[in-house]
Amino acid sequence: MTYKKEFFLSLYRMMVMIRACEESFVEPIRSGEIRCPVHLYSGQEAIAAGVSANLHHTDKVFGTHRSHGHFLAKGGDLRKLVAEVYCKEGGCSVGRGGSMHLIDPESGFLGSAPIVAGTISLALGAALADRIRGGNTVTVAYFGDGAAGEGVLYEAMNFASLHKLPLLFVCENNFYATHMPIQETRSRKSIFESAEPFDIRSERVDGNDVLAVYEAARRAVTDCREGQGPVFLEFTTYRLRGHVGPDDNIQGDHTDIRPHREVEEWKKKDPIPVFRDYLIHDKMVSKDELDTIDKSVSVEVSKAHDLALGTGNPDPRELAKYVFSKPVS
Ligand SMILES: Cc1ncc(C[n+]2csc(CCOP(=O)(O)OP(=O)(O)O)c2C)c(N)n1
Repeated sequence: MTYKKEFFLSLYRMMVMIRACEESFVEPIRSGEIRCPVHLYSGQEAIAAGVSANLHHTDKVFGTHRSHGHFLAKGGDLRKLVAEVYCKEGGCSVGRGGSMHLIDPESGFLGSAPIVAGTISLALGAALADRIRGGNTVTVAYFGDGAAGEGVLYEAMNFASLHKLPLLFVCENNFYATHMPIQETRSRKSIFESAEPFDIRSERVDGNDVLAVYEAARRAVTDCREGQGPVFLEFTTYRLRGHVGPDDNIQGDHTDIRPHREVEEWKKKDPIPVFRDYLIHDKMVSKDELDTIDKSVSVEVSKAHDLALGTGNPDPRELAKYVFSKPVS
């Protein structure tokens, strides 16, 4: 497939935006300015960027505990994300949620939650609602390899397949569930084959290759939109930071048990420099153009921090203000 230069630049910009945002949280986490647990998405950017590049504004996305990238790629506001991670009133969840409870109905990001596999059934419900209403939207459920061990995934696959729901299951296989390597939890390493008994078309794709992600998601979204869904995509990838916090613990105590050599090997497959080299090497884009994007993103991210820090915390007396919706009269 041939792509326009603008398309390449938008994919690149989104990945750089997600990375810059994630890395900007490192120091405030270490200094204690950010108090909530933060699961950084660094290393997995190609997946959110490549999947969402196929989605319409009206399509819906459900995330996980590691969802900053999913939120931004779906069109969520960077400033509201940063403010939420600081638990400020100006955040996307009015400062009540923190990093793991993001929501932005405006952009179609319908929620993230720390309960592993917890949002899969919510995504199923959204896809079913769309079917009942006769709509034409696609819903994406993101989850990790650890979530593939939860029974709800299999119930959701069965129901979605039975009703041919427009639901895209996106498994981000980064080979670890907290500190547990996948080979210690699954008898079969490939997760995508789990969809076969449910008659769901499934694929395993290199999740660090943004164009491969884009292509696989394009086929999947088309199937869903044409009423042939659901589809299951397993993207292999690796997180470049700890499970939670920069160094695997909230305030920075290093507890990462992953072999140093393995981490170093995956750094060579970092999706951003790989894509950058590809663009420069094929002379589609100049280094200067990419540097300009890097700089403008960095300014945007630092402005988002300034803005967040300049705003107030929620009033503790209003803690429960948004727990219940207003009664319908
Ligand atoms: C139902 C449930 N069980 C256990 C936990 C504790 N927990 C938090 S994150 C996590 C690992 C998740 O791994 P994975 O789904 O692969 O996502 P990743 O962190 O690798 O992105 C676990 C077990 C939880 N939050 N919810």
